[in-house]
Amino acid sequence: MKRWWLPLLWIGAAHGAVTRDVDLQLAERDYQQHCQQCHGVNRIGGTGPALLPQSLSRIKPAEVRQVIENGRPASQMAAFGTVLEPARIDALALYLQRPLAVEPTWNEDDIRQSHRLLADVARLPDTPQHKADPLNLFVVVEAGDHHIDVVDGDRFEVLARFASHFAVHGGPKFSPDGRFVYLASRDGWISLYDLHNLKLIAEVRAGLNTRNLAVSKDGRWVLVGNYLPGNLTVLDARDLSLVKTLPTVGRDGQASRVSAVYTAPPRNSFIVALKDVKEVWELSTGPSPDFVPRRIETEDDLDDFSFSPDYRQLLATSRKAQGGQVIDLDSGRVVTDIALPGMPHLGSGTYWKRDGHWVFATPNISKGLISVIDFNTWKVIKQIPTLGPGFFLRSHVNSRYAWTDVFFGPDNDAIHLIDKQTLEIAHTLRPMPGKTAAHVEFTRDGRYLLLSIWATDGALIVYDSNTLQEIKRLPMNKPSGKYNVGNKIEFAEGTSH
Ligand code: DHE
Repeated sequence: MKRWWLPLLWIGAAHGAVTRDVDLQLAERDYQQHCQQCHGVNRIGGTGPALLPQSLSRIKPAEVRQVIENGRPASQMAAFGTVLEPARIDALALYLQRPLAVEPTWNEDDIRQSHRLLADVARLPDTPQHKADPLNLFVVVEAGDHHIDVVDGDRFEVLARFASHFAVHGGPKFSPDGRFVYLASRDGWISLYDLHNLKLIAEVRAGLNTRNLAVSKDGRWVLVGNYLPGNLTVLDARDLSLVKTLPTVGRDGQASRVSAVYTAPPRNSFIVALKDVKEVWELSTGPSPDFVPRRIETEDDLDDFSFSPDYRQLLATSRKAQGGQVIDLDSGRVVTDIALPGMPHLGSGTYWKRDGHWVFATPNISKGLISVIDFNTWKVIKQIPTLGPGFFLRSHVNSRYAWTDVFFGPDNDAIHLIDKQTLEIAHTLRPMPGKTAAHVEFTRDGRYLLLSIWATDGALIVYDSNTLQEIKRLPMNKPSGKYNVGNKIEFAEGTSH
């Protein structure tokens, strides 16, 4: 917060409050002259990323300024430190954080016009054109320089690497046979990539600021959830052509952003979390779906959520419940509230069997603890203290441990291994001291796992999941999430869905 005000104060002190508007007008002209060619007339993005407040909210203002001044290495972003005086860079950085006078639109015509077919699938071989096991491939997001790696999950070698759109976020999703992967960038670009032929097939911009995507159980439809505009975009999974958009408006007429979309395979449906209205939507994906939502009214705004293993209940964070709230998806009723301290990150939670019962464990992004909940009684059976708040939690049916990070704070280089039966921390690893370690994904058989060292000079580290020995280290630029094809298409226990 303090840093946000620094440029304001600086400009205010140097030029007085009245001239601040003048600086912003000048900044707008500087934008048109130096930036709009790549970042778009309305800052909605072009060859460069969108520069809207929604797009920049996760980047510190000081970093925005720094990028304008020094450019971004290994990208087309040039340095403007020698072109613009420091005060004009300050003003430009401030201008970019301001909302546009008129909120930008992105309608069905815009979506259609953005659609690009890059290869003709009908002419490509339908068997893998590489020697790796297609169901044991990993798709790795290299966030540092916006690339995707396809990694052979037996030899731990990079088979292919390609540039992604700016800031791919959330889990890529796969076609049911594992041949195709779908990626969503925060700027709304959806990409379709063929893992048999290691080729990009199609791209489309489904929104201006996107949360994530889901692929239907039968692999026919892709659903994209957007913040800007607040809506859902349905795409044909074969080529990403537009099927329709659905404005997300509550029963009371209030427009809402979409927090996230998920596939619920046993229900043959998509589940949609809405950010600004007290509703959860279910869209059937059975034969000839009409994509008319079934509205489940909720007692609170529900944002981050997870499902029970049979997808009959959803477990969501709720301010009202001061923790989590369990909702039965058939009746739409609240089953129970679960008091959980801090900010549980339920979407990153995972479940496993303990003494024959399903338990669910969730990390917490504001407190150093993992909460473990019994799925039968919905009671918290253990709060496991950790070295600091964490983001992700992962396991595999063949792993004795659930692996979780300490994403925030001085111990962010630590990884805890929680014994799934005793619910105690059995080991704490520091794979690269001083560098953030986070997010693991297991091979299909659970014998090995890949862990990210989340740094510019980071790495993907391969561990033997039983001996905990390091097997290999692949240097990478801020690898974030990684996803095993087999685990993902089987919706395997221990991984994210
Ligand atoms: Fe994520 C998944 C929401 C910030 C990295 N994140 C998700 C999903 C949601 C979500 C709803 C599930 C989507 C899916 O799998 O389809 N994330 C949010 C937020 O609301 C939050 C807190 C703030 C925001 O502005 O979006 C947020 N997320 C982050 C980050 O800062 C992270 C660490 C870095 C980044 O890339 O932005 C981050 N989120 C991830 C990753 C996943 C993810 C790596 C996939 C996890 C998985 O294993 O499936």
